[in-house]
Amino acid sequence: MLVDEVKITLQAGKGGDGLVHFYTDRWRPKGGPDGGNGGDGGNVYFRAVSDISRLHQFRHQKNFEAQDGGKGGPNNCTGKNGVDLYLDIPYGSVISYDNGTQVELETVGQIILASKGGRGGKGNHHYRSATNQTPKEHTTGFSPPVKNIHIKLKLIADIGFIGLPNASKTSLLNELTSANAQVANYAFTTLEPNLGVMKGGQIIADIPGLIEGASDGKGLGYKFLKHVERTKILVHCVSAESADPVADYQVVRQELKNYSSVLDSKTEIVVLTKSDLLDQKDIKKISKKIGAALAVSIVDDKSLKSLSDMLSKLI
Ligand SMILES: Nc1nc2c(ncn2[C@@H]2O[C@H](COP(=O)(O)OP(=O)(O)OP(=O)(O)O)[C@@H](O)[C@H]2O)c(=O)[nH]1
Ligand SMILES: [Mg+2]
Repeated sequence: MLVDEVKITLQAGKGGDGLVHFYTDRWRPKGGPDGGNGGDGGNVYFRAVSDISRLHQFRHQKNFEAQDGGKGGPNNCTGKNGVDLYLDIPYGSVISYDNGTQVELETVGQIILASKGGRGGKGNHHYRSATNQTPKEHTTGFSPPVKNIHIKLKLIADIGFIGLPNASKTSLLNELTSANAQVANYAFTTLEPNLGVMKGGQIIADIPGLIEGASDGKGLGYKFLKHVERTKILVHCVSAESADPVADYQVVRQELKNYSSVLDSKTEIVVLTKSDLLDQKDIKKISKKIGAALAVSIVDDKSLKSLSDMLSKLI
């Protein structure tokens, strides 16, 4: 199951404490103050990766800590800085902090600082002066607050495959990309979005079938409409097998409209699927009625190539 929403807590490293220490040796029993500063605590970063299943790692482990800074040492040695912690999450993740700020990871490799480590405290060497040659002052390292983080994944696909259940969406995804998603002759075979990458690098998202009332939460589609909201184009699959392809087309259009104006106004390519099931004359007639740009069938390689070429040109 694709995990697309998690809540976690982050604790950046605490700064190391400054040290109070006086140098002594056989010849200088009263050497000066030489307590060093503490090291800084480690930062916590988010790093964007292309693996969309990466939020899975947060299903059980929810609390993450970067390393604390080391304590200051004698001889004015600064403590070690804490090791930074990098958490890999899929690009397309929207990170919300408890103060309401939101940041989005938009490209693979992007790194953002999620929680800054605490500064190390000052050792007594720092406080020495002409008037205070034996300072005992020091400060403790700063302890950064725990941050509550909410991460939500919005898939960034170029192309969204939508349509009623059983409309060949997943079958076409499998044909056009190296995806190997489950296909079956019943409604709601697809329960979670499938992603596939075309030869040219374009990413296709295939979401569960939409039904009437999807925009009100009926069926499975609603939860996933947000995933296709940001695709560049929609491929609306209408099955030639249906008794009324025009009605099928309109049901889905209505749901897009009810869901959001963004989806309603997105560029759409209508594809009449399973074209092998009807004769050419009927295919032409239905295609005209629903404004289909193409009729395709998974057993007709030529039609698949036409679809692939059309999508590659558009993206
Ligand atoms: N004859 C024929 N059957 C097809 C074609 N494409 C898909 N099918 C069959 O139609 C059924 C549904 O295909 P899927 O790809 O699972 O459809 P879907 O739109 O992803 O369905 P949901 O995931 O339930 O929304 C399967 O039994 C496929 O084998 C086609 O081009 N021709
Ligand atoms: Mg499917």
